[in-house]
Amino acid sequence: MSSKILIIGACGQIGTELTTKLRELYGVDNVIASDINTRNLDLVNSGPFEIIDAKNFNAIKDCCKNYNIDTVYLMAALLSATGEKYPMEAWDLNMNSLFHVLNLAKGGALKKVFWPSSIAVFGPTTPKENTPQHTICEPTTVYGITKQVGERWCEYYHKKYGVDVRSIRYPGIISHKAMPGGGTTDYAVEIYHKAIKEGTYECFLSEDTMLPMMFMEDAIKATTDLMKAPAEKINIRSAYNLAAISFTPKEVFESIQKHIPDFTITYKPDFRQAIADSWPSSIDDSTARKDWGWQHDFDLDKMTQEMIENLEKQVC
Ligand code: AKB
Repeated sequence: MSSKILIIGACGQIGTELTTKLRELYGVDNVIASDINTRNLDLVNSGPFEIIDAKNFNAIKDCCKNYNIDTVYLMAALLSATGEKYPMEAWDLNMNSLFHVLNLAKGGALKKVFWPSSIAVFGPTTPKENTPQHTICEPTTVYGITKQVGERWCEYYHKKYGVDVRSIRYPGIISHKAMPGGGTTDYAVEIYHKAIKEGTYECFLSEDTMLPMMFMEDAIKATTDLMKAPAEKINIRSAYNLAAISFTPKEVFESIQKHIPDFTITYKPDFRQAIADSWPSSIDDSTARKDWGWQHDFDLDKMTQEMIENLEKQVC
């Protein structure tokens, strides 16, 4: 019998493309998309869709029961920049949604759970370069705290109750479909949109801020590969380090300039600079590569080519 999947937070940046990929892999009717509202009409109209507030345990439970769901991808979250503005809301959403899903799985209602962690679990005391899988994690953002605590709970539910929960520490994700919202790495998406539409961009991080990043296609491949991997290959039940490329605003600007020579940039760091400065500049993901064969396909210039080609089509 094929798996029945629920995606919570399906209209977000990653959720949108994850839904499309999972529907390709498992069939449209086997993948139920849900979000708190219908902000992404293409997604809402492309297959089964339910309105679900991720903070509402009964709404998740009823949906799982009605559709015979066995696998949940919990993508709803408040990200780093928004989390600093609304700390209690970030704690409430990021933690309670996770408990709802873990508790459903603990009770036997679900076979498998995916929950995204982030490079935000790291902090200023973490080794900045080639950050190891197991290292000091003293996050200084609310978002980072929720992800770090969430990781501990995932491992706890796995060890104590046998819940098959899997997770990745996503870096900044760059994509041309749904926009990201409320993150510190969002500049790396905005810069492409502004380059195409306005020919100029004011960056909220300084030119030499190096952060770990990844093209969406790689992020989706990592997510589906991790979920497909046999359980005995998954040795990390907190969250896997995952890496692809690291670059600075200046480097992505220069990569775009190869296609749009007149493109200009200015730098005006705001409160997000302090968040970025607390995060690693590169990640050691050798454990993910060894355990379940992770490898990335996109480097900076290949990603820039894809971004520009696709965004130009959207503008025409
Ligand atoms: C953010 O910038 O908050 C996110 C993340 C790195 O988890 N993109």
